[in-house]
Amino acid sequence: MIDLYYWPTPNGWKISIMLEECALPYRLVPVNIGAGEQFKPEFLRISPNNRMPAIVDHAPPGGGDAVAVFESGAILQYLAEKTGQFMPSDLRGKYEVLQWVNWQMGGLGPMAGQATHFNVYAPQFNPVEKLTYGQDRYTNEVGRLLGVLDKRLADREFVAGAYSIADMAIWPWVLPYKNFKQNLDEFPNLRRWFSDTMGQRPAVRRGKEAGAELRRPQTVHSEEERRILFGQTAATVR
Ligand SMILES: N[C@@H](CCC(=O)N[C@@H](CS)C(=O)NCC(=O)O)C(=O)O
Repeated sequence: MIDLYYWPTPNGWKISIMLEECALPYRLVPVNIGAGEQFKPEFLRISPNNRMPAIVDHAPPGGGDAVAVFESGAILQYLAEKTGQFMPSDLRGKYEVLQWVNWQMGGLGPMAGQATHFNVYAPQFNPVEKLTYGQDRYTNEVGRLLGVLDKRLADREFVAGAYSIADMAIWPWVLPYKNFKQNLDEFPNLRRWFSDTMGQRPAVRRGKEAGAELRRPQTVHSEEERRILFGQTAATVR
């Protein structure tokens, strides 16, 4: 059994989708990030960066003690290696997949996260003139990244060879495209992959629905949630 420490957000969906695709039994352990549950000592022992998702695999390959993994890219790779699915084992195929997983982890995810912050959350508590540089900077960068993806998908069905953890890492971060002010009609190859190739997969749909009941549809945070999510400094983690 795998415990998935989880909240229904793009980084969480990557893992629920992978677990659904692999048909691995898992138990959702909610980590309500708006309520500060990511700072509970028992969670920090598994995920010292106070971020979800994280997993604990109670039946790791080769046996022995349970294995805990944080960072969604590392979790996807762990599950791919555990199951022998969705990542080739040959050198070239494996690194074709891993470079796109890392493209998502270091590029699309952080940039889309900041674009969402500046376009959706920050305007609720900052004067608009303080925001335009950040809005333009991150919105343009997400646009550039989606352009790269669109070009990549011009002559292939999936991002890296066969269906893989690269597709599962990227799809949840295209899903909130309206938050980062993008129009998918400008990216026809990406739209095809997003809506048809990926969007119609039953396991992708199930993964996206995992724990949906935990979270109210929300773009406005309370003052307390804002303090917890947007007020973190070095002092928070000392
Ligand atoms: N690079 C991390 C990012 C994870 C992340 O940012 N998770 C957010 C939710 S999507 C979180 O746990 N936020 C809690 C917080 O900001 O304290 C990963 O891919 O796992």
